[in-house]
Amino acid sequence: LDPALAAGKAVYDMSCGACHDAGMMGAPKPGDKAAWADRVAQGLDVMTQKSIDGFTGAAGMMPAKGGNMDLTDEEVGGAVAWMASTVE
Ligand code: HEB
Repeated sequence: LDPALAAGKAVYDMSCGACHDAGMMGAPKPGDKAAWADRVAQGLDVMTQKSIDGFTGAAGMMPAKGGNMDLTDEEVGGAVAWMASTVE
């Protein structure tokens, strides 16, 4: 795994997996191509900004930075990049 993606996965495991691993409350699971297709189509920058700010979509509520406000924007971006890499 590319080192940047590995760092993103570490952030994911710590702060995102609690919801996204199990698809809790509509959270798209890593590797679920159907759940990610329209999301990835927005582009990484849009997905990252929405993950930093938080948003409510058709599936449910994504909290700002997954509720971990200690994460930097770059760390959130790395986690999003790893998630997107699972459906490439
Ligand atoms: Fe989340 C969604 C990321 C955490 C829940 N997310 C999402 C997305 C992304 C993410 C990228 C997609 C977006 C779009 O579509 O644009 N997350 C993430 C990250 C993290 C997280 C990176 C760590 C920081 N989440 C989380 C948590 C939770 C969640 C913790 C729970 C609480 N999400 C979610 C949901 C969703 C999401 C529910 C879906 C929403 C809608 O509706 O769409």
